[in-house]
Formats: sequence, structure tokens, C-alpha cells
Amino acid sequence: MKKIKKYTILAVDDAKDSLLLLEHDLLEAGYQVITCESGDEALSILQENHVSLVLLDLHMPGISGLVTLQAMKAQLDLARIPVIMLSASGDEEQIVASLEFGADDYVTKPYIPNVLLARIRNSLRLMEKTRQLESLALTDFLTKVNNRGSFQTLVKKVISQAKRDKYIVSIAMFDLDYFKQVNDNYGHEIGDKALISFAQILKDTFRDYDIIGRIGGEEFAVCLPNTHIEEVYNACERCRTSLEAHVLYFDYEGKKRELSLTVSVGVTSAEGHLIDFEELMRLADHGLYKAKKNGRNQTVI
Ligand code: GH3
Ligand code: MG
Ligand code: MG
Ligand code: MG
Repeated sequence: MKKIKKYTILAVDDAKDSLLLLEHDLLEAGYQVITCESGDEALSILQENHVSLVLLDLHMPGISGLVTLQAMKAQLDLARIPVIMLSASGDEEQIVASLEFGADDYVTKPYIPNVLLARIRNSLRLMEKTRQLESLALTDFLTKVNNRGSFQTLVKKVISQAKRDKYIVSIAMFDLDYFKQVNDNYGHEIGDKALISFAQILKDTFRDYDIIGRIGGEEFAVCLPNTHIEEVYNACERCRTSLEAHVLYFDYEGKKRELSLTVSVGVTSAEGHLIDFEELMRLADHGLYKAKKNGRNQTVI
């Protein structure tokens, strides 16, 4: 019973009696419940609350359930919330239209409580599975930072925001030094551990709204929205010196070993109309190239 408390269900129905009954059944089943009597109210509640699933009456004065459903599906952040339509009518056309507009399910009233609850559990389960798969598709399996694809998507979003709101965007690119030797000397497993601990240093150094990505084998990039290059440089230097000071302890061929790594970093930033993803990455990479050429273990702007 306690476990499903984490789910909040928004129940929308213009018929007060139906709504009260619905609220009662959902509360009894252990859900958190928000109720309202119109599509307009539902849409504004959805803007301000974290809702896990919507039970939506089809026939309502004002905007109908179908129009409310369409409005939800047209908004990126609401489109993913599962919707179960509720209606006294079992009309074929309405059922087909609801499902085609993206409703997950359609239940006729009066509903059988246990059947409705089972359908709700089904929709929630499907939503969780979809989220898990999405997260797997966007996350680097080894280090749990964004993979190359999702890094690019997120940074491009930041860039279009930065162009609109006229702020600066910085990119730092990291490449571990002589990393091939780690694998050659101690095997891939230790190499992997080193990658995980470097990713942790990145997570500890940068802020929640900075975007960290693994863009290649031992290459990482961080995008810092609205941050000046000096500040980025300082953060990268903190990262670089943390890694330099970090010691990885492990057993190899029956002996206790210690390993320290270093990293080279290239940093760049741009503002306004000059910001372009490919160009930023190219400039950061150029800094990185110089850092390698100058002897590694350094940050170059
Ligand atoms: P440099 O200082 O010039 O960057 O030298 P480097 O040895 O780091 O450069 P290079 O690009 O030649 O080698 C990168 C190595 O990273 C090669 C590859 O074995 C290793 N690598 C890439 N991805 C992984 C991974 O997922 N796990 C492990 N263990 N190693 C990886
Ligand atoms: Mg109604
Ligand atoms: Mg490399
Ligand atoms: Mg390298």
C-alpha cells in the first residue's frame, strides 16, 4: 500500500458524485489524488504539479476530455503522462478517437473498481518501463553520465536558449593522458574503474545544471551554460588537480598496486549568435590538442 503513495493521480470529472467516488477509490488504493471538474483546470494543475497519471472524463462542459487530451499531447512535458479516459458512453468512435489521440486506455462508467485499479497499475508500469528504457538509451552504461548522443541533444537545447536569452555558453573537453597504458599494463577492468572514478570527479566538480557527457572512449565534455571562461577554467583546474591527487588502489597479479592519472583539458566559450555546437566542440578540441602538445596535464583556453 505504501509503495504506490509515490504516484499522484489527477482525476477530472464534471460530475461531482462520480468524482467523489473516484477520489475515494483511489485514496483507498493508496494513491495521492488531486481532483478537478474541468479540462481547463486540469491543464493548469498539470503545469504546477507532478502528476503520474490522469483519469479524464470525456464529456465535460467547456473543453472536452478529447480536447484536453490533445492539449496535453501537444506539450512536450505533459505528453508523457499516461491518460485513461473515463466515459459513460461506450461509443466506438469516441473510443477509437481517444486511443488515436494518445490515451493509454478507455474505461466506461460505472467502472468496476478493481478493474480500473488494475488498468491504472498497468499504465503506470508501462510508463516506468518506458522511462527506464529512455534513461538507458541516453546514459553511458559505464560511467552513468550522458552518452554522446544525449550530450549533443542537451547542449543544443542550451545553445538555443542562450541565443534567445543572450548568455554565454562554455565547453570543456577532457581527454585522459596516456590512458592506453593503463589498459596495456593492468587490463581493461582497471581501465574501466579509472574511467568511473574520473566521471565521479566530474560529477563532484560541476553543478547540477552543467551537462556532463562521455563523448568517446576516455574523452569527456562538459557544457556550462551562462558561465564565464575564467570560472570554467578554474573548475577544470580543480578537476585536473583532483584527478592528479586521486589514487586508485587495486590488486593485480597478486600484488597491491597504486595508479594515478592525469588529464588534459581544452576550454572555449561563445556568446549570442556566435554559438554553434560544432564550432564550440571544434574550438574546445583545439585547446585540448594544444594541451597535449604542450606536455599534457594542463588546461588550455
Ligand atoms: P593521449 O595522452 O595522447 O590521449 O594518450 P592515450 O593513450 O590516452 O590516447 P589513445 O587515444 O591512443 O588511447 C585511448 C585509449 O582509451 C585506447 C583504449 O584502449 C582506451 N579506451 C577507450 N574506451 C575504453 C573503455 O571503455 N574502457 C577501457 N578500459 N579503455 C578504453
Ligand atoms: Mg462528464
Ligand atoms: Mg583520446
Ligand atoms: Mg587520451
